[in-house]
Order: sequence, then structure tokens, then C-alpha cells
Amino acid sequence: MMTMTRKLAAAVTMIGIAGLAGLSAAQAASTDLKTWDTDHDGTIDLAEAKSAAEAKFTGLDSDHDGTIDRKESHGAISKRSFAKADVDKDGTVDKSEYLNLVEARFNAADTDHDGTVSESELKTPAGKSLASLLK
Ligand SMILES: [Ca+2]
Ligand SMILES: [Ca+2]
Ligand SMILES: [Ca+2]
Repeated sequence: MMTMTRKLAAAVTMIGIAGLAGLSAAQAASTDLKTWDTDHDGTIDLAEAKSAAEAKFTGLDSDHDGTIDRKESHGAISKRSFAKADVDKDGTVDKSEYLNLVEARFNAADTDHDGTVSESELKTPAGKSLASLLK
């Protein structure tokens, strides 16, 4: 009887762990979208993407001069994204440069051109490079 109970307990624990792992994997996939989807319609529109990007920009601009230099962007924006955003090549990215890149990547990620980036669009390479500018 004891053995049965123990086996059952072990099985329940296993299922519990598997359940938790499944849940956290599912949550990890949609956490980003949920964070940015402020009107909770299940997709990210350009305004939502831009406001997430603005929040990131403001957070990175640690000396509050309205631009992000390479030092401030370190680790948060890839070198490639930084170079791409810095259209006037002055070595810093200002907010409009940043938001322009966000808009370009948003449009690239919106493969069905419905004006929003859905969960599945967010998982594409274009969606991921958009996401990298928002978080
Ligand atoms: Ca939305
Ligand atoms: Ca610049
Ligand atoms: Ca779309």
C-alpha cells in the first residue's frame, strides 16, 4: 500500500513538473507580445511597438541627452541594429532614428500586411529583429 502511494506521489510530482515546464514554455513564447500588447487584442500594432521602443530608448539614454551612444547601447542594441538606425552616421542614435528603424522592422515583420504583428509573425526572423528593438 505504501509503495503504491509513493509511486502515485512520484507520478503526480512528475506530471506536475512536466505541466509546469509546459506552462512556462508557453508563457515564454507569448510574454513579449503580452507586454507590448497594451490594448490586449492579441497583436502588436505600430503604436504599441513604438511606445515599447520609446520606453526602451528612454531607459537606455542614461545621460538623458536625447541620444544613445554606443556605450549606452552596449549589450542592449546589436551593433548591426545600431549602425542601421544611425542613418546620419554621427555615432549616436536619436529617438527618431530609433523609431524609424522600429517602423521599418515592424513593416518587415508584418508579412500579411494587416497592420499588426501577430504572435506567429513575432516568431519569424523579421519578428525577432523587431523584438530585439523593443526589449
Ligand atoms: Ca494590440
Ligand atoms: Ca544619428
Ligand atoms: Ca500582421
